Amino acid sequence: MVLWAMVKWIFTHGDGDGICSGALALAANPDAKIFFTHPFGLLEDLKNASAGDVVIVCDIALSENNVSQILERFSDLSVSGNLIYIDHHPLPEWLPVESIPGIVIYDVGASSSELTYRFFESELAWPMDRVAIYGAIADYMDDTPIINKLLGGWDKRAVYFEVGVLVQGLEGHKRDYDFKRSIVSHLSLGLPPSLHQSLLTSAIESAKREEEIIRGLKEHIQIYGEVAYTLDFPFPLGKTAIYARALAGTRIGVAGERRSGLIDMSIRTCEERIDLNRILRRITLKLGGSGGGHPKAAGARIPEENFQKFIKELNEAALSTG
Ligand SMILES: [Mn+2]
Repeated sequence: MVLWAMVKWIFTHGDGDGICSGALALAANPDAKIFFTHPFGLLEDLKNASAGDVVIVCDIALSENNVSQILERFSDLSVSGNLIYIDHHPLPEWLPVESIPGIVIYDVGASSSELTYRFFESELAWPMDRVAIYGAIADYMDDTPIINKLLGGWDKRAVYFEVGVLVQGLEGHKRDYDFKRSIVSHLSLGLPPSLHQSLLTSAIESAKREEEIIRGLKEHIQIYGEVAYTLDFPFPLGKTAIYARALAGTRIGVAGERRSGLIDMSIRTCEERIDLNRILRRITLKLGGSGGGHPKAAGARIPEENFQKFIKELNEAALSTG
């Protein structure tokens, strides 16, 4: 008989919801390895796992440009071992959820943390429900029946403080995976974010910096029709996109940064009628990139030379949806 060491993997996103999902999955699988990834890196990162492994993927959207290869990989992993896919991002429109191989926990109406909590609930003891609440608030998806019920066990104000520490503390640590891993294991032990000293220190620094930024950002914003955008502004993309839109008074905010010939972007809107996920999946593909996410908060990556075309297309889409 051949014995080999089966490895448990948790592939998760590096944002607040992803970190809380990872912490919940880790609390239920303390021997698992945590690996941070994103929609564009998942395929490559899954190569770390071998046949027979248990692979848990949390909070990673399936992106239009590599979804078929990812599904093939999911299929291989679920035949030889276990593949658990937990997510809440809209799927490519042609892809029915039933066609994703493996154990699939999918719901666009809840955070990935809530879904992870629900899946591993029987293996999670108090106070781990609080981590589901943290992740849900971090992703603005706390108004669900389950999260509201879980909140009944806590003082909302104390929980919001902890989420503030987590979200603000993560700012500026985008690719600092060791720092993020230390937070995942901290949370997986049931400890609150404010007891993680370097996270707390980082949160206070971020709060100070955010205050300076919102007072100085205005002169860095470019406006094209209903799109306000910034390029290489040294502040987290998601927040920059929110403030750019708000300060310019446009329908859409974009914050981009150059990375080896590509522009990585966060895109935000508050308009009910605009579905950024739909728009981005359509326009990025023909500009040689990829994109998608949630209706009001999404991301994209396109070749640098197509950035102006991208902004133009985004403006047209914003105008045509009301
Ligand atoms: Mn999420």
